[in-house]
Amino acid sequence: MQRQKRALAIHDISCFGRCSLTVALPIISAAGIETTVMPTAVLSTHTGGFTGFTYRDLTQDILPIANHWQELELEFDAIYTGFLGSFEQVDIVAKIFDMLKKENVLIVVDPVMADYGKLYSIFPPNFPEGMRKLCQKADVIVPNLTEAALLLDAPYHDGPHTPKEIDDILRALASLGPKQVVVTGVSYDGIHLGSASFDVNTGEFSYTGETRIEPMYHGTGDVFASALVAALLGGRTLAQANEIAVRFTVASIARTKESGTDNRFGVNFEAGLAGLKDLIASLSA
Ligand code: PXL
Repeated sequence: MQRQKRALAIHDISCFGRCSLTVALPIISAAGIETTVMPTAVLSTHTGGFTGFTYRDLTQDILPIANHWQELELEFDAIYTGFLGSFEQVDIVAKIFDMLKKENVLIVVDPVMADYGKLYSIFPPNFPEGMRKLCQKADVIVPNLTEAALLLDAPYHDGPHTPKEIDDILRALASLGPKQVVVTGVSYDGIHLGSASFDVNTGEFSYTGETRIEPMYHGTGDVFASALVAALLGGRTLAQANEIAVRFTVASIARTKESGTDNRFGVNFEAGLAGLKDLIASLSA
């Protein structure tokens, strides 16, 4: 039996709405990976389309939790960060990377902060600078196109894009430091939607897209990035992990569309969990 891998997921808990930790924990666990959690904040719901949500900032708890783990000499195969609860948490999470980063720890940063050309209103205007610093410390980053533009301080347009535009964005993001870059929400023809990847180590570019399903569903970025982390820890290449994550996410969206669920309530990824290990294994390394 292979040694079981252990991931650390650093995100908020949105109690309702299927995003962040309530998505990362089941998806990564379903792939057979032990998943430790670091909650950055607790909200009654995510912030997309809901009003009146509660918000408890856990900034003060993060370092004491990490210090305790250090005393226990806990080690992780991957650290995967997403939605951070405050600007201050950027430096704290960077410190955690330094504390817990041993050889062969994969640092995956999803710089959750924006969508559809706009920074989320709960974040201050300098938040992208903080996320850029965190991305510079990462091995893998998973921005959407809006987040990519903010990280690069470049103009945003919502597409369709040319392959050259996307390749240039991927290369520019890689020049920030991460050796593997994935950009989500990419369409080359306005009909298909998917994500593009670039692996600096192999020079390989990839794209997987499927027919776009309307409307947009909340939490899909977290479903995608969680499946990507699971596939990378399963030994898949970046291009394979990208394909697996697109397939897993689009199947979740299709089920949700079919059942007519409110698009704020997240997607039905649960029905895909039992097949995730097989999906990851079906693309051989
Ligand atoms: O899905 C990203 C996400 C995570 N956590 C919270 C959010 C969002 C996106 O809006 O609001 C609290």
